[in-house]
Amino acid sequence: MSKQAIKIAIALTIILTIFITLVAGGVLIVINKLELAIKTASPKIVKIRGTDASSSIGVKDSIITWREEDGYNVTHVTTKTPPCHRAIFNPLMFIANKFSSSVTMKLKAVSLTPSTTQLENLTIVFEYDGVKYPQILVRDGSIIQSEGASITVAPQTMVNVIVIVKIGTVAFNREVAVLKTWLEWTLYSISVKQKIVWHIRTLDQKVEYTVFYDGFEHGNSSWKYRRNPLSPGYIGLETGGETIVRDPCDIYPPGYPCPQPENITDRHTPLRGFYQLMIGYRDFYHEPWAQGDEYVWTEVNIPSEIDGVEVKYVNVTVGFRVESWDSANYDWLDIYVIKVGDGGVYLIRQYNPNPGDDYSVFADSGWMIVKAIIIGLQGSKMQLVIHLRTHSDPYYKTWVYIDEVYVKIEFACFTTASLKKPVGLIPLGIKSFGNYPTPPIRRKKK
Ligand SMILES: [Ca+2]
Ligand SMILES: [Ca+2]
Repeated sequence: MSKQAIKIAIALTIILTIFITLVAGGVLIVINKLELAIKTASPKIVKIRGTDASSSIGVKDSIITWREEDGYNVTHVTTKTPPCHRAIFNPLMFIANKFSSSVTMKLKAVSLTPSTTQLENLTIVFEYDGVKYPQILVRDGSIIQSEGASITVAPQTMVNVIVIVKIGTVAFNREVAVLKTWLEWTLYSISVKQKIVWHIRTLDQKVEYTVFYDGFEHGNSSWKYRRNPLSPGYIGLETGGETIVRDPCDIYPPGYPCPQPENITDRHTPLRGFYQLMIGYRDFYHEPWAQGDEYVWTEVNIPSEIDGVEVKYVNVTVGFRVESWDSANYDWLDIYVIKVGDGGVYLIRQYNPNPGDDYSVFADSGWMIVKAIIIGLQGSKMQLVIHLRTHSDPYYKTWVYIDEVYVKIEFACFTTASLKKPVGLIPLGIKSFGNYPTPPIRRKKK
């Protein structure tokens, strides 16, 4: 063969090799017919969307696509999870061996960009025949395990691809990092690489999941109550409307200031809908002589995770309205949450629209909404307690309306804004209902 002919033959070989490589999606040099057959066969290692690739309530999602890039059939996997929450996809994807022979396979990391510490955890695990084989581990932006053990996959069986993601404090709808990997599989000693690119993103937007809601439109069966046994106040549902409420001066002893005014018109429109909860002494002539503790509470089970995403922040929201001729040192409202068997947290404490000792002039708080983001409740039972305390004399009526009660799981970060700062559970000193200090002796106002 002439030198020219050799050059042409070499050139043809190179062109053919490049061509076959492009067609096969592999990278090794083709050396025989069997290898050519394996690499140019219609895909026999197939990626299929997993049974846990998304959440029905939207707390996580993933997208799997394929496209041709530089001659390679590249799989792109996008995960979407809430920031500040650990999320598990189990499995996100199946890798099926459609050959009629066993194939060995493993995943190998190539690069992570950017190597941001906001990617606190990315774990890719192959599960086959009930055994888990961790493939790639990323912690705080560093690849600490770049490949897994090779596993042998029998013909016509599938590998479960389990993915765990934890993102730090990142805004919604952002790409946090991209991990490029090779899926390396071998059949008859012939190895092929398939590129899989993992796009780690935050959810498109904040997701809330309501575990409890009551607007009192359909009865109040989920609520329990305990009235002051000595002289119970009113606890029950109330519709909207107008009520003339009287607190006449002629029952007051000398020295006690008269209620101002003695009659008021209470326009008791619910915060929403037609019904609300009412607690207290609006329609009673007197308040009780004995100090009164009226309790209404409900219990809510808080899951530890929802669709594989951890539960961290519980948003408890309560609409309330207090009307009173009395003041905060004598008649007051508490709203608090107890983790059963543990501590609790106040949403509002010792509230009356008249502060301190400023009783006798009627005040109406109007509808107010109190909200707390509470940590530490996951996997437990919580009680939401509403407590109206009245002083041990019959003077200066107080009553309370409650509406639009929510317990929601928040899939977002709560770290900076002070209003949103999560409130931890602290001991309330409440061992049982009614264990309150004696209120002060009413001082006669000048
Ligand atoms: Ca309502
Ligand atoms: Ca009172």
